Amino acid sequence: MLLLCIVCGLLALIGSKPCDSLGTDDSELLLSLNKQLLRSLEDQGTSPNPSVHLALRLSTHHNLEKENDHLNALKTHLHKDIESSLANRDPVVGRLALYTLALKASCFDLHSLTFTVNQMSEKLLTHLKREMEKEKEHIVFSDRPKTNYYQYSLGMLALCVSGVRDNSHVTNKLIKAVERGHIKQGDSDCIDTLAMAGMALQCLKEFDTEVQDAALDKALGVIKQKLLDSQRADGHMGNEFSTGLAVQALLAMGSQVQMCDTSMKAMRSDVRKGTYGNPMAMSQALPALQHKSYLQIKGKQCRDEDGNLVLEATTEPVTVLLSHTSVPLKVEVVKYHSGPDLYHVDIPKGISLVDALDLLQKKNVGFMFEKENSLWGPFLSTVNGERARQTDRRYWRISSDGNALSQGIKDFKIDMAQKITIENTSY
Ligand code: B12
Repeated sequence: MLLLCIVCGLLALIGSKPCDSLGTDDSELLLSLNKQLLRSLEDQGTSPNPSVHLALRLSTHHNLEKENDHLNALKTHLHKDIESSLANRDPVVGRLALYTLALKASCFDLHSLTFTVNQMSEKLLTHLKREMEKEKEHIVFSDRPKTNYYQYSLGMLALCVSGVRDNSHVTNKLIKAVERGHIKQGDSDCIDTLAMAGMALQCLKEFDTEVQDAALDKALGVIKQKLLDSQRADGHMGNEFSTGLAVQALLAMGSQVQMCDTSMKAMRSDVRKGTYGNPMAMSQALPALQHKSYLQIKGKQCRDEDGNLVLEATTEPVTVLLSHTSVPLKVEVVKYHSGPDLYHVDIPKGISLVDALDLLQKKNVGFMFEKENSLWGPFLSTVNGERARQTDRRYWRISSDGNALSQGIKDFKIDMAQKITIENTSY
């Protein structure tokens, strides 16, 4: 009997292919995703992106020249951008945190960087710490941060991997939010945010191993369970775009890679299908696919890096031919205090929602919209003259035939007749 058990055990071990033993095809696939991410730096239309930088720096393969150029672009453009947000008192903690993580991932001396606001020069980490204090005060008075718990967690993570200890009140606010189930998007748990909170809290746990903190351990346990429970039958945790962060968090919390095997498979299939076309999506998935997490930035040495990531010369730019097939599209706008307005427009099959909205606007039928740039691309901010303001906790929620979109207006392509609803919603 014992022998039988041992044989069965061995067979099971051989049979269950651990996901860190990537086959050649998988390695090629990840290399192609890595190259796509590197190529996204060449897109002249976009600003330097700290999340992309982070993923490139965490990767196993590098193009040190391009990464260095990108670091310099971040230090000029993003730096100025954050400086003016600080001067205008705009919410900035998420971008400040991502910038810190990107610099740290390049082993840049964080103490040498300052922001000058109202003629006062202060170190980057001093600003980040102060912004976190302000966020914490906002939680005290309004029960939520000025930005959101995703950015709050990013801020905690950035300070932690930079070796700065948070004020314990800042940490406790996140622990309490997890405990009370406040990490939500609408009525459901927000997996992206839980994952980011998990990485931030795990970093703190490893900061001082002498100190035992039962509340911290409990919060980590809750997060881990929620991430595991969020797994769908197809392997994704949450949706396609939160799975990368969820896997990163589970790995950071010490889960064996095998535990994430089905999620890894789902993500590899997404890479094959081209789901991660947006550089932000690639940047959150690639570290997970390479079995890494943002926590690894902490110990990053930047020595002996493999610089074999070479981009092949590009062929002629692909000219996208517009389809002759036309698709009827209905667009419904639901403003804050008024009933729905319905519009109709015929569009070429396969164009993006933003291009479709542009066509509708040009028909001069009363539909108008404005967008704002973000790291994920254009964010729909104003429709028919009404602005859904994040300061009022409102946004234009977009759905197709009643189902919330999982992509933004630039990435969502329209292949068939449908009704797009754009509704001013609170969150
Ligand atoms: C919080 C959040 C929101 C909040 C942001 C406001 C706030 N202050 O909290 C609200 C509720 C408004 C929101 C809305 C939407 N979101 Co959202 N959001 C997030 C989340 C959890 C964190 C974003 C963040 O703070 N990043 C950190 C800062 C530093 O980066 P940032 O770029 O400066 O952040 C701003 C933008 O990202 C913008 N934003 C937020 N969501 C989206 C989505 C898109 C497509 C764009 C272009 C911009 C954008 O708001 C952020 C705060 O100002 C991410 C999760 C993730 N994995 O990134 C999802 C995420 C980015 N959102 C997503 C989606 C799909 C949407 C919606 C399209 C949902 C819908 N059906 O309407 C809408 C956007 C519609 C529009 N008007 O254009 C997806 C995007 C996936 C993709 N492939 O494009 C993500 C990845 C979640 C997911 N796993 O599905 N979101």
